[in-house]
Amino acid sequence: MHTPQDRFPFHLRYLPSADEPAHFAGETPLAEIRFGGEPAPAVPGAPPTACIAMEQRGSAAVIETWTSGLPVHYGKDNGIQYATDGEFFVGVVSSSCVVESDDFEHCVQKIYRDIFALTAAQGHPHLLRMWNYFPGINRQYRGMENYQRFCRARAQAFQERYGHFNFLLPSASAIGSGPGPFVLYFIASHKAGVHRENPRQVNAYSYPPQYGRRSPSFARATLSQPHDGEFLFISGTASIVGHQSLHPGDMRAQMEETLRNIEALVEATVADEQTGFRGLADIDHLKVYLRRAADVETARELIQRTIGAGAKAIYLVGDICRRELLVEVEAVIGC
Ligand code: 3EB
Repeated sequence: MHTPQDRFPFHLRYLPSADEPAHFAGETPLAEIRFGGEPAPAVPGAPPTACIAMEQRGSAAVIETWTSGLPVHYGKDNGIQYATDGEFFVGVVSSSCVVESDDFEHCVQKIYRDIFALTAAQGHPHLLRMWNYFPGINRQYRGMENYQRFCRARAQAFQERYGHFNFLLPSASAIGSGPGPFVLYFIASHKAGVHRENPRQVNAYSYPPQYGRRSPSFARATLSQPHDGEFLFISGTASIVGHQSLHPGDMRAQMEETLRNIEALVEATVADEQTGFRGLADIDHLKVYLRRAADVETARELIQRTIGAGAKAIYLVGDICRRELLVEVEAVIGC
């Protein structure tokens, strides 16, 4: 039998941000992601960091901290701050590219191409999980919504990399922040993950064109199984069944539909793969994105009832990429 200490030492910690981060004994940070507040000054030899312009609600502010129990090496290349413990490779990009400018799509493509080149050169070519945050996601620029411009640029970059092999796409989130930089962070590895889809949902990369000229390039979840460990990265998940948004204007119903989607995704993964986790109750960490700050108590109540009080959750005020959606939930099992 494994005790938790025997498991692969890769952790996600939600650490209080009031003081100096209270680092865990025996663990080294791979990345520190702050939400709201002031960006931390760049310090040489410090872990990759970014600050996302998004308010935290419902608890004292925390720093999303990815850590390793193994020796960690830090570096920087082409604006990508990175850290690796040999098993996982974590990168953070905080870019000044302006969403509402003609350069935005080129900027997104360049960031993705640079990530592909760096992760390949470093021996961690397999992308497992990506997070994208940028301001004005639902606004229009020259007749096209910024989220659709982002999707077009990302799809172009992934197509250059993988051709039409969409099953290679990693899990992801893409959320609208307040005014601030374009922030992208990611986890890659030398070992490929297993990308999973949701039986209740059309694969995002196969959405029909009514949602945008190029479909969103992501998998619903990615299972990573390093030696003596297993991690399930669950993408941003919303009240979408098939390819349609359900329950416009009804926060409670959207949250229930979202949790049913996550449940179906985890259950399909458990049925098809060799996993130690069994279901929703095994979720360790969540991030809940709320279009309206006032919905935090509804979200918290349904998460506690469905997943249990043990799961740690961050509630963030941000814009979901479809205007009619009020909530999106991402999760991690195993960290
Ligand atoms: C959806 O299911 C909701 O564009 O990377 C969720 C997760 C969503 C990731 C992305 C979008 C993305 O289509 C939106």
